[in-house]
Amino acid sequence: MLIKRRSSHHPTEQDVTPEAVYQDRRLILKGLGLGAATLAFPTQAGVRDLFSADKPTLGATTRPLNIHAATRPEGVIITPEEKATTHNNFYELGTDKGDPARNAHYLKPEPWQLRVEGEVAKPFTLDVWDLINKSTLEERIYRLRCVEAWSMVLPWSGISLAELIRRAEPNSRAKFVAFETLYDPEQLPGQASRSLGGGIDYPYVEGLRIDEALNPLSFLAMGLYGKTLPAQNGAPIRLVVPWKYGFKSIKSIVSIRLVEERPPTTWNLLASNEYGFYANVNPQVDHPRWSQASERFIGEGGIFGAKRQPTLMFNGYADEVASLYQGMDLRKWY
Ligand SMILES: Nc1nc2c(c(=O)[nH]1)N[C@H]1C(S)=C(S)[C@@H](COP(=O)(O)O)O[C@H]1N2
Ligand SMILES: [Mo]
Repeated sequence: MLIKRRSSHHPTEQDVTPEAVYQDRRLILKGLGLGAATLAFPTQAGVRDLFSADKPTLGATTRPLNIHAATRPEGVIITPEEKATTHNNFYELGTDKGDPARNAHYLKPEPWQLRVEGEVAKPFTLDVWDLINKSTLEERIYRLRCVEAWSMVLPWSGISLAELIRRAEPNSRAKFVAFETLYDPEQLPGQASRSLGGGIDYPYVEGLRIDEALNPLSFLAMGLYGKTLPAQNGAPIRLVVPWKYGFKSIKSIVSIRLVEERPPTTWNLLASNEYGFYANVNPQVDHPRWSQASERFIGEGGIFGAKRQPTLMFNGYADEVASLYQGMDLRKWY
């Protein structure tokens, strides 16, 4: 099996997460009638061609950005770049942690247009590279907490989501924001079939309440480690919502739509009892099949030695965002 190849450079979920946890998201797929053989990926000839065992293209397509660098916070370990770019969840490029880096070359992020539309006075189409080339992007160092109970600390560069939304002048019916990833099975081969892409109906979609989207922490990243985004991290533009589980931070976005009703979201569609719309990081509300009280931090120490640390309420951003959820039962609205 070509794409199941493993090496120390391509840590897999087993390396950072207890077996019970990494198996979990895949178990959902079994519930959908996708058997283990299908999950193992390349069983059909055509499929094997799509995800051939090409070499990783790490760094090959990234270039330095103009940024206002963030001050490195004292005592905080930033996840090494090599780990952040080889341990990824981007099911459109394969469901193993090392697949997105290996398959990164399929995605052609340049040129790229992003629409901002829906319940707005001034819809527009953004030429993402024009923005990247003409701006000095802001750098922010954020924690990332995956629902699978591993975490990283990453230096993103980009702009606040609110800045882009406000430019479109949302009207009074704009209550939610819906995001969509590119749909193009040639560039994102996991979209070519349900089994190849982990049982997800593509395009990948996400959403936020308008007040969440306008919170100053909500960020549109166009860079990582001071360079343009590698494909595996969601080139050329992706959402970063640091107080929510990683799956809310949708990659390679082509549309941001202001809408009146709560939009459907990918993991919630797949298993609504396990993945809610809100998906706020909460150590007190466990996933039905594993604890969310702690996480393995992927830092300098090597994936195998990843250190377990307590998970913080709202991933440590409670001061900034707890007020958004005042009066809400966070067990119900998980
Ligand atoms: N389109 C798309 N966006 C996605 C995903 C995905 O599979 N497809 N995975 C999500 C999950 S589960 C996580 S944890 C983060 C991982 O981001 P990173 O690989 O840059 O660390 O991306 C999120 N965004
Ligand atoms: Mo995740």
